[in-house]
Amino acid sequence: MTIVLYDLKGRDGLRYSPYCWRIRYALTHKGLDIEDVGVGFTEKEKIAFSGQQLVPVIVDRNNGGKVILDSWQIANYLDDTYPNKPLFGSAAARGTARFINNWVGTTFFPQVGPMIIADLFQRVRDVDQPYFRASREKRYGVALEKLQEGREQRLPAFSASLEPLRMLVKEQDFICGETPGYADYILFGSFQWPGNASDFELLAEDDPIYVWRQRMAGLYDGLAQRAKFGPTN
Ligand SMILES: N[C@@H](CCC(=O)N[C@@H](CS)C(=O)NCC(=O)O)C(=O)O
Repeated sequence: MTIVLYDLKGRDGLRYSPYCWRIRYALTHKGLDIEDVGVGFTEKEKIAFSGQQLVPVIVDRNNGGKVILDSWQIANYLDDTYPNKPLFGSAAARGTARFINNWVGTTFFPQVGPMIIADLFQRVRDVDQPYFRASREKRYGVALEKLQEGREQRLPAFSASLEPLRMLVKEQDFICGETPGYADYILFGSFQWPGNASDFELLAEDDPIYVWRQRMAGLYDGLAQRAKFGPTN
């Protein structure tokens, strides 16, 4: 019995959705089997059953085909339904993870998106590119290539905004302590977005966050590197 993961797919089945990576890690952490369904930007019919247009969506075949959407809701569902190997461990940890979820949404994504968006466009399937460009240029109000211009100059401010995280992973191996938990997957999944969508490096190699990212990339037999699912998925 498996859990079906509807995940955003790019060119050649490349996976770069930060929200879907969080859930891929959460499922793997729990030891649950994953059945992958890649969804291109213009393949909304594949997730029409969920009543909305965004991924991740999961279908839990172990639980009567229950459909759950939104990465935060999915992580909570998984921890409540499969209590072994907790993703949170306590109500306090869940609250802290929620804070990190919000912090990534309000601080990390608005800085990272404009630094990689034109690179990402190149890794969107040809058939999806017109939709991607139109929807993102409407959102940002400027051409994708313009958004990326001068990105090197934005790195110091980005680096400074990560200081609380840097201080933490200097002191301990994982955000959640000695072993990784959902807060690590939120942030690492988010780094998988620029990591797979672009070759632009956001961190210096001697940055403790870079070292933590490497540590995360080594988990689960290098799950992070298994990002290319091929053109059919
Ligand atoms: N709050 C949602 C956000 C989901 C989301 O924005 N998903 C993006 C992929 S990273 C998506 O499906 N985009 C499709 C589109 O823009 O058409 C979550 O946490 O799951």
